[in-house]
Amino acid sequence: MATAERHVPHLKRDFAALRKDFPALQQLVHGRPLAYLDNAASSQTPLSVQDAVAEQQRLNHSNVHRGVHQLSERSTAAYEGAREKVRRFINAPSLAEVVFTRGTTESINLVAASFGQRLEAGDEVLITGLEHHSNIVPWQLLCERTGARLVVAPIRDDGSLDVAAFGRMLGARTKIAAFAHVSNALGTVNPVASLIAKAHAAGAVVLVDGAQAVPHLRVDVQALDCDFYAFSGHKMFGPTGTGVLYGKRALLEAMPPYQGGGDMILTVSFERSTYNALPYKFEAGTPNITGFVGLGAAVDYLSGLDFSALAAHEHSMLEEASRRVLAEVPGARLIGTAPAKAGVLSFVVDGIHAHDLGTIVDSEGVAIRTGHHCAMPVMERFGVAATARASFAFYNNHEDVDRLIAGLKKAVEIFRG
Ligand code: 7TS
Repeated sequence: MATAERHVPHLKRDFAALRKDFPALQQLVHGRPLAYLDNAASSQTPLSVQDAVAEQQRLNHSNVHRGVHQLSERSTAAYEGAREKVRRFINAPSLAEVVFTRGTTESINLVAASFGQRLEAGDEVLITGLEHHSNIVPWQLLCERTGARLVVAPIRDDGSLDVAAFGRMLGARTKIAAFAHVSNALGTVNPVASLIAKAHAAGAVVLVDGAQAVPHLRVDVQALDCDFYAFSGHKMFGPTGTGVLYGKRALLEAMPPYQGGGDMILTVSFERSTYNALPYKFEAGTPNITGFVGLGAAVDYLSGLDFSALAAHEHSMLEEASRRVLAEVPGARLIGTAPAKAGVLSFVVDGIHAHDLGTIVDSEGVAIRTGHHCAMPVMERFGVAATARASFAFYNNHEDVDRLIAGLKKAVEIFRG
């Protein structure tokens, strides 16, 4: 569960000072200081992550779980050390329940491909109208394979989930309920604890897509009681190509392997193979060792932050940006105004394509994302082809908001004269 923490003195809350830890934020882009507001797509990495990655490459590189030699032992210790850091970060009960993947996308595909094998024609997978494509398409593929049916709980005009409809759509046929903790296209924070409880009451297994939650909220998988929780390293200040699937041990134990290959086996003969213990059963082949060493450093960094201060800081930027886009940018309309939001401001401006807005603010050194944000059904729900999206991290500041607003005003001037 995302918990509001009390102020703990040793946790860092001076976000202006922390900005200096991020080399990418110190540069000029098109001759202007960079205002990086595309954190929902991918966040920047602090120097400590870059150093951990460099040191692993420079001195320690070797394969894991294999050699008895020094470098392999060092790599294994760093890789498995990262797993323990992640376990603590999400409060998973055991290391066996922390599977390393390529990212949220692979984590969800793993569950759909492996757990999904127990689905049959007539079963249902319940998702919501605010999902990223990676929490839609793997379930569609599963439904095509099995004859199960994909059921979609609708969202309201403000971009919040229709929780009552979600409840009504759960039933004896629902085998899996899968939904985002935080929407990437709208910023909506779902009431995940209550959705999980409802889905469990109906007998469904629950996967939470936490890709957009972990950089903003403290996540405790035991308090949430989710069955699976998926997230990506590169959205939480770590390297690309790293991701996590938390799964409850009993479920993971009962699931068949996802991919076959080295490291995931105990014994192999041409007649049959037996599989390794958790979590290795789901980690076939040489993993992204360097990436996970970096992810461990990212978790160290995040674990040192005061998340209640972080949430307040991000909320104040989001609130200011939302208010000023409406007040100062003629023809602007917000897409996604749910009461509970984290990190994301999506909007359209009458008569100006989102891509043009993105290009003009980029020329001012302001990085935002434009397009459908891999959430085409969300765009369809709101009757737009694309939105412009500014997404915040703790290292952003109110000057970034000023720069965004100034860039948008310039775009309006250019287009409207
Ligand atoms: N789920 C959510 C909620 C996401 O926001 C994303 C990526 C994914 C899953 C997939 O994560 P991946 O790391 O496996 O690619 N979202 C975005 C975005 O909003 N802009 O670029 C990527």
